[in-house]
Amino acid sequence: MVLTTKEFREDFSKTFEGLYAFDLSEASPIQYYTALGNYLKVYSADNWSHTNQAYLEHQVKQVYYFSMEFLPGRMLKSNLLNLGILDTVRDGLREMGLDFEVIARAEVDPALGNGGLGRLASCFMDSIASLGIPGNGNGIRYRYGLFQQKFVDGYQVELPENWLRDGNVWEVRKENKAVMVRFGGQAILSEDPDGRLKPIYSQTQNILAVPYDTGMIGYQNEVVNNLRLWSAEIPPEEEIHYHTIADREKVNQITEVLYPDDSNYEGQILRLRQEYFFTSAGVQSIVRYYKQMVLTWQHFPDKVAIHINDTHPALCIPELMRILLDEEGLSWEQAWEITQKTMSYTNHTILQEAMEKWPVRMVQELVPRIYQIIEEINQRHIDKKLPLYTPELTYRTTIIADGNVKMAHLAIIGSHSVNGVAKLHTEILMHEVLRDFYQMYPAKFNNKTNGITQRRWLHLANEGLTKLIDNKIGTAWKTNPSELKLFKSFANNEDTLAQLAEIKLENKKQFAAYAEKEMGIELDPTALFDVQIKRLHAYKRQLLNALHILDRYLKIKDDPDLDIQPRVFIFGAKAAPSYVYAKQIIKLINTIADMVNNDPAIGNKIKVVFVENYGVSLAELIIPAAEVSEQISLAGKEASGTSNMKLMLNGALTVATLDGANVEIRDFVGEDNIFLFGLNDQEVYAFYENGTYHSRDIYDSNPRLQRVLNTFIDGTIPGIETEGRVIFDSLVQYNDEYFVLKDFESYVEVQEKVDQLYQDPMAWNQKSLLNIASSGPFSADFTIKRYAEEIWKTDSQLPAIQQYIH
Ligand code: OAK
Repeated sequence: MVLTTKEFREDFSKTFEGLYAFDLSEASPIQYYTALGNYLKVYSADNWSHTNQAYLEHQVKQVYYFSMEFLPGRMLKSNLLNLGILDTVRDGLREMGLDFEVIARAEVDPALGNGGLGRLASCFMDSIASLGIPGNGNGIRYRYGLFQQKFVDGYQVELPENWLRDGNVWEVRKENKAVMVRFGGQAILSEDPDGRLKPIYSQTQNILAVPYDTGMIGYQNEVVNNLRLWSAEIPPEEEIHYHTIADREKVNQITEVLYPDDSNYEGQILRLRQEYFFTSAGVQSIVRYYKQMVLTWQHFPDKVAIHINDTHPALCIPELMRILLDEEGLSWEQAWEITQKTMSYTNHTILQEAMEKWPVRMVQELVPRIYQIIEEINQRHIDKKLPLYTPELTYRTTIIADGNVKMAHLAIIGSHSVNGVAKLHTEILMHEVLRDFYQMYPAKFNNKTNGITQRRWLHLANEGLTKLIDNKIGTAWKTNPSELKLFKSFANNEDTLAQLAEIKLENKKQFAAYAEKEMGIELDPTALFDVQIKRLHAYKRQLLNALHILDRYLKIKDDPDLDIQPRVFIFGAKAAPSYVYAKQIIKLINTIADMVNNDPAIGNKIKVVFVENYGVSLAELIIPAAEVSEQISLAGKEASGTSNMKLMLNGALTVATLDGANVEIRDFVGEDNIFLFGLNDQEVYAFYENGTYHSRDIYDSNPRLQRVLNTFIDGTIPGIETEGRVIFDSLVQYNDEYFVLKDFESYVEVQEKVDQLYQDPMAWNQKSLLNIASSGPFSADFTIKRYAEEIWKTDSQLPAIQQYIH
């Protein structure tokens, strides 16, 4: 069935009138957008219900991706693209005199995640649906998303993100699927008539978990999967117990706000509440669904895979045990076998500060029965492993230690699969961070290098480049991204390279227009656009980037006539509100930006743009305009990175340490087409072991670097006395935890090579093209295929679903 613009206009007008009962010509963009969203929901409703029907009827195995964060970005365009009606709708709206781009921008970008982990979950949702894999997301419907970032005098200020203000057209509230989640009170074990121990609960607090479902539309394949986000409510029958506003608030609070911490753990009870809330609700609803199939419990892992996205949903493990033991009456052994076969876990960080551990007392008080089960898992683990390993090794792997429950240990012991997110990261997990577990369970460990959806990050974000690629190699790459490699055959085609350059320039102009309009900064679009976009974290080393900018600044100040490649340095980064040092770095970079951008001696030779409120939508504007991709974390610290993949896909050249997925980027694109610098992970580990790193020595012996660092404290950069001193001391006095000074020299050296290459546009464009053409392996479709085949054992169900349509 092909939709014509005429049909679209008629149906859209009807939807609009049904919703607003007034003439379409007087509406606001948000009203058009809402009507369009409603129209699309109806348009895709059959596919959604057919997909559900097919899954149930064929009793297929389904995966449930549990994640505390999803960062989907605006959904209008991607839904239209995936439904195959983007052009029709755009044309139809134009015929009605409406501007599609204005309407699309009226959608809020739901920031229900912090960064990499949440965005990955959403890329995965797109790929799972696009491959026809029966898969569901399971998470939290936060009332407030990640804070809105404003800069006031260069400082980050956080404002609440009320993303639901205008409603959310994509979601469907399903109170009929609500479940009850039990907190607190006591759980006393007592024998039932069959002699089994069962908990008797008293004084618990019962919270109603209400799901809101959003269709995850596959790419032109009629599949619509489900993303289920849970919201906490007072159960109607318990209203009577909630007398005060404060009591009621406590319930709403559970799903009120996303914790703004990225790769950082804070042991707040509300966070633990959130974790149990959405895992319990999710697991209960899975069990309820399974029971419709009338199968024995032994078959549960043949029908259900539960994936734990980092440790935040690790309570899935004791929760499934609880249901199988207490509610379904299985023996411990049966329940444990089913649980382990069902669960799999991805680790997303090796940073110690990100490792979740909950005080025993907190877990005991909040979820007493769950704690009992964790204790027994722990005890049985010890009993089983002590005869096989040394006591030291065994006790290093316990779940409960030093008064804490270690969530990673729970996740590893309770899962059949543990994966890292890039080759290097998985190696580090196996041989360093989790080596005890690797010794115990070598078969559990595997790598699944991250991926990104080329639909959002190329097709939608960079239409110019998409058209060029389509013209050169056809459109098959959209469903088989490995086809992108065909683009390599144009690496020596001057015409193609010139077109590529033109597209990049156009994208740069669009970003420049944004910078001018929103920030009042005028950019020269022919300058080199250098981009670092990611959370602000010391290990990601935005500071190294800042040192390089200052080094250039001083050079130009020394010699205002210096012939140097003009560069625009673009940053986008939020810092966790409690991460003081990261916020000081934001202030530093903003102050450098002010100083440099307004110095007539510098002119267009350097511009620094720190965009406010970086998120998915801004990434879609920045990435297509990028020429240099800054991936400069300390080697060994960045698990994978995914902006590195998006930037490569859009033709940026990578300046990188051998960290995370940068290693694989190097392997695919070749050493000649990437700018590598700095220590590698082995060298970093050697420094840790020998204790021979002394940053002060570098400061003392390198006058160029010394001069740069002194600008932090000698008044060169005005108005950063406090921040400048703290940052200076961290680097010089307190031994520079992330080896910024150590890597400075090779970083600036490689940046000079970047400048040199940029002088030869054809050579540059050729490398850019080779990067695009080598990025196919980073498609999330491939990553998901591997998860599905090797971990979840879920098959694509396209024929089963499509039989309902054709
Ligand atoms: C967030 C909270 C806790 C633990 C990890 C994270 C996180 O976002 N990690 C990031 O995950 C991305 C997706 O796997 C990786 O690309 C990043 O390297 C990693 O920092």
